[in-house]
Amino acid sequence: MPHDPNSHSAPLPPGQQLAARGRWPQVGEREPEPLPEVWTVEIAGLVANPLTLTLDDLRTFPRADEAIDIHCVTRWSKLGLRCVGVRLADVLQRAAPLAAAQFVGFTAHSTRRHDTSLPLADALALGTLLVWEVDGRPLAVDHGGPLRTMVPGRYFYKSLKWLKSVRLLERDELGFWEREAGYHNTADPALSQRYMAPNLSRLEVRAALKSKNFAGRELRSIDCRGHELTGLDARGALLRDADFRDCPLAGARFDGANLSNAKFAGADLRGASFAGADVEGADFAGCELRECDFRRASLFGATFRAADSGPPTRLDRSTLFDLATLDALMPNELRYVRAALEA
Ligand SMILES: Nc1nc2c(c(=O)[nH]1)N[C@H]1C(S)=C(S)[C@@H](COP(=O)(O)O)O[C@H]1N2
Ligand SMILES: [Mo]
Repeated sequence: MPHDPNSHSAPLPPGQQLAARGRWPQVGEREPEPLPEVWTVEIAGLVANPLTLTLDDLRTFPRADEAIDIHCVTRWSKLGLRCVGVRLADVLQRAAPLAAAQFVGFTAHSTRRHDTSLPLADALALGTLLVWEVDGRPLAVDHGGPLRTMVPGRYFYKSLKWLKSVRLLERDELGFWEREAGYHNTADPALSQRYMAPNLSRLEVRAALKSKNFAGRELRSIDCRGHELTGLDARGALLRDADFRDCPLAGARFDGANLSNAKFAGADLRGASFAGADVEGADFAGCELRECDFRRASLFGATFRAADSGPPTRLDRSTLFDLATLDALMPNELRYVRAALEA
């Protein structure tokens, strides 16, 4: 099926934005461990017939050629990547899974033994592919070449670069991002399953809000909506997915904090510092951002544009950005921020 990514009719999942045309961000590990001379993939675990397959072996399976949409948890999407490879289902069939196999674990050729997993039934039903060619070119090493998995219908962290082994398991083994970063283990973009449920008690949340001291703490997904947090100290805190909408936060310090996907819409952040913070996917629409410091911040997928109906985002030359980091913004965001800084 010929495919023009810009005429794709499927709506984007909630909270996702299209990456700039022709641009495919690189996320996670930069490169594999030194590549083996002959690339092999092991099919092991609960199978009757364990296999070690070279890339040439894989090419003897029926060829799969499909348009796949990818959705990164940090909110960029690309639609209709033309992926050539083989179906996981076809490869597993030859390995003869045992009845006890309930999960499938994927491990990478990577120095940190990067891995991820899926329920076996989901991996098959979603049409997981082992891919070596994208949009007519051999898959680049940056993107997991010579061989990666592509799992349609799951956030992209379920798609493993530099595939080394596929193991069938009776019990699930949490993958790298799921363990280390609290990423949701189901990861359905249609349901915005980005992070595991927070494990904070209401008492802990109340005490933290009262102290206005989050420095160095792990307060993932904390709900601060509307709370008076002027001068908050949140340096180095882990605040992924935190909700700061409509908070008075003037002068707050978020230096070096992890704020990916945090919500700030409508907050008063005058003079706040985000120096060196990770604000990937964070939402600053309608915020007061004058005199804010975003230098050395990681801005991938962050939103600054005010909603048409909502209050304007206050952003001007007193708001500090490193020009180089602005490149990480989506094109329409970049235009918005540039215009505000130059006004
Ligand atoms: N081996 C390996 N695979 C990985 C990762 C990683 O760090 N190492 N990161 C995951 C994440 S979070 C994403 S969004 C995609 C990024 O793939 P890309 O760099 O080709 O865009 O790979 C996934 N697979
Ligand atoms: Mo990701």
